[in-house]
Amino acid sequence: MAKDSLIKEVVIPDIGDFDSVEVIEVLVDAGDTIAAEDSLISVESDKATMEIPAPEAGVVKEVKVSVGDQVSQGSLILLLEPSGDVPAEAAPVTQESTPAPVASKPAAPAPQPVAQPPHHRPSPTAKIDEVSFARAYASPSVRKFARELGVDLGRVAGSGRKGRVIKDDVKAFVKQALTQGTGGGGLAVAPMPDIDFSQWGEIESQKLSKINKLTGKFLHRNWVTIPHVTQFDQADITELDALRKTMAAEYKDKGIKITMLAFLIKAVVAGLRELPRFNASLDACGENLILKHYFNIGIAVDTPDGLVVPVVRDADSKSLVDIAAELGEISQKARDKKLKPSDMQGGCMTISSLGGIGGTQFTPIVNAPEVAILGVSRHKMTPVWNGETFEPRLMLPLSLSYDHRVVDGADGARFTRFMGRVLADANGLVK
Ligand code: CAO
Repeated sequence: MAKDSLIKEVVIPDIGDFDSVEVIEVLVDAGDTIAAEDSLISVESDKATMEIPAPEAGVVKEVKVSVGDQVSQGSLILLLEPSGDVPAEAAPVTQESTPAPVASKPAAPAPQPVAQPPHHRPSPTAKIDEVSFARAYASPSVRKFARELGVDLGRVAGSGRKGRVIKDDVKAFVKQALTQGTGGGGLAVAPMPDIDFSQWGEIESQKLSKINKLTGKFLHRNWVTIPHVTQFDQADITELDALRKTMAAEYKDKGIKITMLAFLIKAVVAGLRELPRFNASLDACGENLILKHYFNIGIAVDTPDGLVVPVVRDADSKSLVDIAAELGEISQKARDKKLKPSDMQGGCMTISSLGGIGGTQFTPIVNAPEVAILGVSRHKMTPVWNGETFEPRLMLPLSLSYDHRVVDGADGARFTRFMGRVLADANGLVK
């Protein structure tokens, strides 16, 4: 028989009540050798996440679905060349792709929902908090993987959709733990003592919001793993502010608020073009720098539930007015809790503006995997020496934090100096 005739189509089995579910993770690639019951893809409905297991062992010839696809019972997942190693209980949710009929169709292995009750059996490492492990948002295969490595899933920050913990997060966690634990160079941080504060006075306990907890995890990771440097500078925005006010009056009736932030976004795009190492990310193994040729700028937005960072996409191809209009929409969406995960992904560099509130300078934390973040404080009319006399100039404080593994100090200073030049020539930022 020709080899092709052995290729089988693996399709979505009966997944219960769900008509159409979204593929949120593809766990295999063409060429992978898989065992029966290995997870192939994760799908998610609004109620549950499930993994679709392999009906039999073999080699994946071609994957037919991508993340974001909607699938239902019978949808083609992949083409499999079976190794012939079919366990008795395994289910051929495969169909012969060539005319040969399917011999038999035992019941499909049931997809496993992710939400599992807490296991209170002794943990393999004695360090796993079973309750937080059970609560962690992760698929069964990631749970199994974490168990095998003795990783407490509750402590792993998820980088998947909706903060889901994926296999790479577990690997990164282990890598970090190993780095910290070797050669005596680890952080060896003493655990925070569990203190009863009520012994000193009246207290109340407030639950942290979901955003608080998630942001806290990421900020902590970024703070301890990224060697930060913050470069302080000032930009003369006297002319920019005059132009902004003129434009603000012009666009007021159109319902568009021309803010300083819109100018800053355009200036950051110019900075990323001038110094491309700022528009980069280190890859997970730390061996390569991924340089990006797109310009998506994140904006830190303060909401009652905590900090979120929506992204203005392709800011290089939008006018200042378009960006100002979009900023109005996204900050409103953020405060109305209507941002989708995709609205907050794919950023190249973030701007955190506290100018509307006050302060002179601060040290923002890099929003990894980005390598720099621009903090902006309140502008101030300042006497500036022009060589002959003091002139009143409106000065904007800039605080640029960057990942020193990627950006050198000289480039840090070049970036803020460049920002100073482009912000001083605001007309160039309007188009
Ligand atoms: N200096 C002085 N005044 C400033 C200013 C600056 N740098 N930036 C803005 N302002 C003024 C504006 O002129 C405006 O005044 P009026 O109401 O009189 O017009 C006011 O502050 C509000 O500014 P805005 O509407 O332009 O809003 P914004 O662009 O400053 O900020 C947003 C928008 C979403 C960034 C902000 O609301 C926010 O959430 N900031 C907090 C971000 C944060 O928490 N960062 C910390 C992250 S930790 O790294």
